Amino acid sequence: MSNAMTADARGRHPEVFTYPEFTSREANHYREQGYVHLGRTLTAEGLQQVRDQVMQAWTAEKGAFDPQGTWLHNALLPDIHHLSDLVRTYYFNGPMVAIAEQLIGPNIKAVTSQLTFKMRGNTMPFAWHQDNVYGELDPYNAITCLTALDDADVKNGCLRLIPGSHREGQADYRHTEEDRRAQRAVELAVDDSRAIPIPMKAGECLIFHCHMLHHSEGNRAKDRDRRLMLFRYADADAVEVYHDRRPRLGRLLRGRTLFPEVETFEADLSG
Ligand SMILES: O=C(O)CCC(=O)C(=O)O
Repeated sequence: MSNAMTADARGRHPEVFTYPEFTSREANHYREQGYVHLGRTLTAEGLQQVRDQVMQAWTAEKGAFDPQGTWLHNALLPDIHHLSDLVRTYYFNGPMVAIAEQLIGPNIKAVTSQLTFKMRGNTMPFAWHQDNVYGELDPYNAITCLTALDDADVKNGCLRLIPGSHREGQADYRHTEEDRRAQRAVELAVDDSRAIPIPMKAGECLIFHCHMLHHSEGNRAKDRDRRLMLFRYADADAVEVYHDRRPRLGRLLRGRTLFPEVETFEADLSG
């Protein structure tokens, strides 16, 4: 799985990706509400290929769902772009990169890729959190992009979020180095009555701000999986506040960076 895909003259891959409009209407919604449901970003063919490739990786790593397994074992597989060439192209060169430029600025790096799965039988919820509490990045304008690989609704544990909560800023919560090492889940106390579910169709993408309060319930649909793929994009000079403000390593996708270690990070990976 190492071949780079060939792009068309506009640098696009229309056979596998769909390029949603992102106008001032969507940008304003993002600014006010902290999220935008982009609609479809994978074609039917793209969705099929992504599912096939990530399931090979997931099954090789995790095997079948294990009710005795830890939350981490059952839910997360990091760096999925190392394990699938199509995911790598989607992450480095897919439709969300131009949107990241609009929302963040001209200098962009790709800072996280992971699968976040709740297979049928996995009734463990994800607690309320902000993605910037797990790993505080400065500047505070990183975005998360969730691509649904299954139809997701309330029954199988779709995302729930609090519109506008990104305007409340970084949550006052200490996720210590030890918590990080032990990979403990962040659990923020929030007013759940302000939350709304965000149902998604497979192949659609949702973008939200790094301060968006969000969580999801367990998968209570006995016959359906709820598979998501998560990417984060940040300013190319974003630093890890919790790590002596060292630069977050991530592949430089657009523009330039002050940090040589970012300039070279994953530069040899085709995408
Ligand atoms: O998979 C989910 O339901 C939640 C994922 C999530 O919130 C995250 O990984 O930040």
